[in-house]
Amino acid sequence: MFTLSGGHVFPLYDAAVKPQGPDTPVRLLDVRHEQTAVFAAEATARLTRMPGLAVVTAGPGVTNSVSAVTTAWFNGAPVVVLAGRAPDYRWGAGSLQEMDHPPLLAPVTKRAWTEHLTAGVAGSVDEAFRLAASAHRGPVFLDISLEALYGQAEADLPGLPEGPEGPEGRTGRAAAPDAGAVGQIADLIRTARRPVLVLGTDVWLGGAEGAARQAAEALRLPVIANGQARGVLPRGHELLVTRARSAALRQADLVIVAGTPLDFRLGYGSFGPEGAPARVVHVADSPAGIATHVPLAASAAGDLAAFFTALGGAGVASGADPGWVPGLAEAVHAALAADGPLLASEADPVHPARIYGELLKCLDDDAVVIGDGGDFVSFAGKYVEPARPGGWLDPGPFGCLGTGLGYAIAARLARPSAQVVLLLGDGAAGFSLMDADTLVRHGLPVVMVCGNNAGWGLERHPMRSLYGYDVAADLQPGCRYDEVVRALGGAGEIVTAPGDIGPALRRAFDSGVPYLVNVVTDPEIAYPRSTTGV
Ligand SMILES: Cc1ncc(C[n+]2csc(CCOP(=O)(O)OP(=O)(O)O)c2C)c(N)n1
Repeated sequence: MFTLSGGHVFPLYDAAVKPQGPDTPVRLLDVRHEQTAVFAAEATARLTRMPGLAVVTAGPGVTNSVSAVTTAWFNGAPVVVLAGRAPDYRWGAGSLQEMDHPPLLAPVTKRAWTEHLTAGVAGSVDEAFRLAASAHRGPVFLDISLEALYGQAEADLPGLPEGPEGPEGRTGRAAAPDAGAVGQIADLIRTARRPVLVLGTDVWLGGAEGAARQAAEALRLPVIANGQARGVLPRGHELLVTRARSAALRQADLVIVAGTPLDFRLGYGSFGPEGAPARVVHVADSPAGIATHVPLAASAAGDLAAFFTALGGAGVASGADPGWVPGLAEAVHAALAADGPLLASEADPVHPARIYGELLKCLDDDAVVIGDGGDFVSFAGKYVEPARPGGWLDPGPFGCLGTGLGYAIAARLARPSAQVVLLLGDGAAGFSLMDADTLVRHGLPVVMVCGNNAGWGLERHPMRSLYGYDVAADLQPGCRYDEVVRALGGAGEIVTAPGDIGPALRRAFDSGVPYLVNVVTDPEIAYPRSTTGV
């Protein structure tokens, strides 16, 4: 239970620490801002593929959590937010923090409602978890009026969901997609000369990573991986062409997108050469997830593992140009070779790419890598190619800064033996760095790396290119974010020379405490970006 205290929710704490009957205690993880609690619940859900739980107090506890709930909504993450609520018996008289929360949360949750009766609490909480975990997953909000939560009543406890834990069970499988739709997609693959498969976060969240890999290999489909699907094909796999994504999507005649929306990250679903648009196939875990803004050659909705198992087993002979996969593989090799000089850059001030050149040497295959920031995190997306799926956490299409410490807290708990690395822009750091205190209080070692370019880089450079100047984009040069973490009881250091980055990172990994490596980077470097998101 990720939480920040308030009298409206004390009974939930009491139940967590003093479980009744067969219940086991629930670990309380108390944080410094409600957004951190909900971001942590969201990251728990995204890493464990089980629902994450946040408990917030009435009024400001709820309003503070809205950006994080919205992030979970955009990411299809199964999160349950339980909130306190002013008492019904005084409703309208102006008691402390009296506010009707569900209308505020309704647009960004699968359901938002109030439980008014003590006897109804168990059933409502159970309903919230079931709903959050069923495809298409997402956040669910339930507030409980004060007298209902503090009251006593006899109630039947609903039975536990059936099936094993994890993606096969409690996250709620959708029905298998229609066999005719799968057959239609198989036919499109059979006749395509330059097919591409794009895999997104729901492939991981739906437990479809193994089936997706097998299908890609059986059909010899080049793969571009997004979000938490990064790593479904490990780095170095001959079919993994994420680093040649522009060339692949520009030349493709068939693009199959599974488990992610056809949004700005994918050119709104418009692919292929000028004048010869690619046929587009969209596959989602529920019918509502299928794009309606793009003409589709085919679509399939339902369980993604079942989809890929059916597709991989369909015995489709690839009709692709013999040179298609090798050509893309060559483009990938060329891109990787071109990275070399920047990853080893001796530039002073430090080029942000050099940080990744050093970090890549330290990362284990099961590392969880979290990005919270602008340009600094875009560099990470380019250079960090995961070896396994599910270990990459970016904020997703809502693009909310401030996810960092919440995601890191959750990652440390969900993957106790793995490295957890949090990449923070100096701007992003300001949103959640106080929760380094939470890492310290709960004994959660995380390596934080701040790309400190003295400003909001991803706003500074676009504003300059639009207006010729920039305002409201500067932060303190060389600001000691490492000292902030030290003051809170962790450790850290500042680095200004490229040759000092590697040793500092190794000290951080070896320290066993929350540790922030504050790397002062060149404010003039902009990430070379081709999309604006609008
Ligand atoms: C909550 C929130 N506020 C504002 C933005 C707009 N925004 C996007 S990127 C960015 C700059 C991020 O700066 P920093 O974290 O320092 O990373 P840098 O781009 O400098 O590497 C801003 C302000 C946002 N995405 N989210």
